[in-house]
Amino acid sequence: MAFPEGFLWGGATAANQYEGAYLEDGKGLNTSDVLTAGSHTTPRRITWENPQTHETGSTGMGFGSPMEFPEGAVPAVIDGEYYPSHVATDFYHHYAEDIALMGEMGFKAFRLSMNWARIFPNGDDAEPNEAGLAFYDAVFDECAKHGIEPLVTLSHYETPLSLTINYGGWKSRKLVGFFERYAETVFRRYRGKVKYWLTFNEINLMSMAGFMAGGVTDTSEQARAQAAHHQFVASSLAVRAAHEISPDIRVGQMLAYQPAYALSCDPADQLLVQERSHATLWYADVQTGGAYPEYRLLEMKRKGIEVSMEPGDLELLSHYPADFLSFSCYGSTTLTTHESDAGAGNFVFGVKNPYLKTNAWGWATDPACLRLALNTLYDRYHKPLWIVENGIGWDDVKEADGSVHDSYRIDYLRENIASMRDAVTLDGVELMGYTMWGCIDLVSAGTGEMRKRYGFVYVDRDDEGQGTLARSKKDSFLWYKKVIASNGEDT
Ligand code: BGP
Repeated sequence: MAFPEGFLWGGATAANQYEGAYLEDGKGLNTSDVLTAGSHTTPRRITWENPQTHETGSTGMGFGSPMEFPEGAVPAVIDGEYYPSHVATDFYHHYAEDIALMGEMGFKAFRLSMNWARIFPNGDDAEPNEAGLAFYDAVFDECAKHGIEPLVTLSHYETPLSLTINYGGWKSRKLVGFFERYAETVFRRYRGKVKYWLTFNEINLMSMAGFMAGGVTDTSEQARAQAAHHQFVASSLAVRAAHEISPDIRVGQMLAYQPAYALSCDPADQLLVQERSHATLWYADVQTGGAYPEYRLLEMKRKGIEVSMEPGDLELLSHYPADFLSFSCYGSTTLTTHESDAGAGNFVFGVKNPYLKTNAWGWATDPACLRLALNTLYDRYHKPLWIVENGIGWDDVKEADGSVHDSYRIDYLRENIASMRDAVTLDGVELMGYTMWGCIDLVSAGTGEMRKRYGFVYVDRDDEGQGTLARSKKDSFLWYKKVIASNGEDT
């Protein structure tokens, strides 16, 4: 038997990309609710309004499309714009049907995020919104019916927007307390229903896109380092609270991890790989390893970054690190000092690797990198790992009879699962589970598009917001069912 018994096969989603119902039942706005749609060539934008003059406009959200708000402007939903998160693929009204489909595939785990602004509409409210809590009760009850273990991300690009407007997002220490209250509220409420939690999705995105990662509109490195520190402290407080509330709860870190290769054997390229790896791994060194690594402290010193800390912060980080390390990995990146690597305006940078195929969005398919990622992370932290995102975005074609022949997705997943199997059986990596990204079609985070689909289930919705939202099974649906039924043997 390759994969351990109880291996958590399943799929992953995020509220802002999947739930819709953006103002229903008392939900407040979150940062994703003010992001427009883009494409693989046009970046998404943040819309703003000046509350005094009522002037409106938009700005970039990082990643080479600079974020600049005019004096007095705040992020806001403005008339006449299309926001993909507002309806998304409407999990809010389809949850029973969707979870039944997951159950039919045999899912053991379903990763979803909780929309913080559904529970605390402004983020700093004294009391939670009961309707929001009740929605997730219904979702978790449905999961239980199908024997599916929820894995819940507390914050997946969903900082309540008023925390950005009133406090500057995670740059402010205040958010630590608001998050702790939120985490404690949901840990207590769902005790016995939810065992696995993640704090911040892709926490290292703070280095590239502070608005998405933490509702931060200040683009300075100083602000983002401070925001990251606040998230680390908040994570440790969540771990502490969870363990006090129930010894069964496990709270993990979530890291975006993309193994990097040097394009050439020029040592300068190799050093660049190390530099970029450090830029990612220091986040896990702190949150999972429990301490700021020396190379990061020196880097901050060189750059004149001074993170303000409260007494006891460093002890807290070392006493309450994450229980496990989860990560997203879609492919690798290839680096060189000899060419510019600005990327395609998405989450991916690097140059073309001549040995790898890419999808329409320039993401390189590289099954071997999953084994490399698992080994690197396990060697470094010796903590259980969980691949919580992997998959391939594709502009799927739905045939007249409703079928979708996504053999490219099956091929991608088959090879990735084989690589993951090698890491477990040949290298001894302790792996808890695998949740394929976007198991039911949802909105792309990077581009805001619908056409960049990942799912086993097709959702009838297009980039103009048209479609019935009806669900239909792709060919990969039955294939994945077979994979799960055989615990990864029959691919
Ligand atoms: C990760 C995010 C997800 C998801 C995925 C795919 O970075 O955690 O939210 O969207 O990438 O990216 P995209 O949607 O841009 O294709």
